[in-house]
Amino acid sequence: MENRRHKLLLLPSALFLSLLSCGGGGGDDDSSLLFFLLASGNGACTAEPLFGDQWHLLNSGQSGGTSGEDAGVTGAWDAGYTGSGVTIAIVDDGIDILHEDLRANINTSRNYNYVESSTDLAPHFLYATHGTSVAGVSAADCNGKGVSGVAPDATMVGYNLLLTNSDANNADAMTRNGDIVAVSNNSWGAPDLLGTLNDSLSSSLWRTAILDGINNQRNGKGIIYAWAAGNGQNSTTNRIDNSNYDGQANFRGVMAICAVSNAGKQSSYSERGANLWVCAPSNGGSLGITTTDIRDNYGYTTSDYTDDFGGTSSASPLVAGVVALMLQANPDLTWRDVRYILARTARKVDPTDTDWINNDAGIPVNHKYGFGVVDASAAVTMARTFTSIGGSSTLKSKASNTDSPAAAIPDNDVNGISRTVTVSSSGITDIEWVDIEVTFVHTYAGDLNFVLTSPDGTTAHLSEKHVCTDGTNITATCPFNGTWRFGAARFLDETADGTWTLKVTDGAADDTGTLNSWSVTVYGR
Ligand SMILES: [Ca+2]
Ligand SMILES: [Ca+2]
Ligand SMILES: [Ca+2]
Repeated sequence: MENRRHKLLLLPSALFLSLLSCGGGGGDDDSSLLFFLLASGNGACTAEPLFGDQWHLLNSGQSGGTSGEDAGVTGAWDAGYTGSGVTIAIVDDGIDILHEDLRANINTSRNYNYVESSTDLAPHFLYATHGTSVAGVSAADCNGKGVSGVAPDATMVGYNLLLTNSDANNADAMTRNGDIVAVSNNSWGAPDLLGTLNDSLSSSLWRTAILDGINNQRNGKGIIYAWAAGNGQNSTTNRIDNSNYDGQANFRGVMAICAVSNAGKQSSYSERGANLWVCAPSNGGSLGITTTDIRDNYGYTTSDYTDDFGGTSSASPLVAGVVALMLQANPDLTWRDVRYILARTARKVDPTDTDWINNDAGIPVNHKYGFGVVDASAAVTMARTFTSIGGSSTLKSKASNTDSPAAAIPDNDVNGISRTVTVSSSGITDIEWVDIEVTFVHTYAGDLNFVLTSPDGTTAHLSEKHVCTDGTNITATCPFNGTWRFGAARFLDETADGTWTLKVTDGAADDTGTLNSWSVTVYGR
């Protein structure tokens, strides 16, 4: 799954989410001048020269796609929302800040170059292959040239964090410019396609920074973090990764963003997960994503645009752009408000898929799609008149008792073991998130299925039997010995108090293990 991007950048590939494809040419010719429009926003952006290729913004069935399988962006533009006044941090490998379709939207005094400890990203533009395409999805300019971003009047700041990851830098990038940054896009994470529970990047420093971001930044209303869910599912039938095996994508302060194709189906690489929030259109069908590329011969193409960007790396900045539209519509929204609105306005994609359920609060949810595909038009409509559910200061949380069975998990046995814990006197009638901490030992953790059932009877598949790999081949061992925190979004608006049940089964012979202890912590109002 590795591609040439990694070699070009001379980076540890482990720090990147793989894109399933890149390259391909976009149009960038002088004819774009004919379309130059002074107007910004509203319907004018549909006149951008390459808009017709941007099916993720408006899918009319281009190249065999399914009409309507888009993010509902033009409806939000028509209502007057283009991201004006909202700043998005593009936490990536940098941005080509002189690109014709990006430069007007970049606050150059607030960029950050982690290699040189400066605000100057320009000398490193040729390394910004990935970030330049990500930035264009969120907020390419509506200027009569090239493409449009979801939020063409938003402001961006770029950080080249991925050129020099460290725990300290990873944490710093989460709250940098916290006085102006409203939305933080993160199309990166732990390595894909290994099948292991991986918290190599979700250090306590990073988690503390995310909590600072939601609790204190943006004048206390909280930064909204969009996070790529991961590209490591492998295929819809032979799974490897699940988004819940990544300690960043499953953290309660971020929204894990999955990907759907232009046919309105799960992109085969897009990881499942009980932690998924919403999906957004990306590649995986008959078309990739058309966005900005580093100028000239640098980047994925020899032009200034690409028509073949993708992965959850592209889905996440699409949602970040939608959040910018929402915050223009209602700047008072807290981070909790934004998440809630996105969940409640998401579109039920692939509606005949058998994984869809209505949870006990009547909210549709799916392990492939979270709450569905982001719908910008519906989101800004709800945002405009939304009564806040509160920020961090009013978020309640309550932990269950800890159950410590120290019990062997029956090998290759569908019955496994079922255990319960109790949450009581939480005062939480509307769940917003659930953490599940499980302490266990196993010689091949890929054998295990963990299924959590809420007091209201909704199930969440936290871990699913799968193989582990060394990046190429299936490995003989896949040990785990410690505590893993899973996250679950699926219980949104259900009641916290009552009995929570964890069923643990081992689905393959020989390797064995022990469930030592577990508990849940519920967050909500
Ligand atoms: Ca443009
Ligand atoms: Ca190029
Ligand atoms: Ca086994």
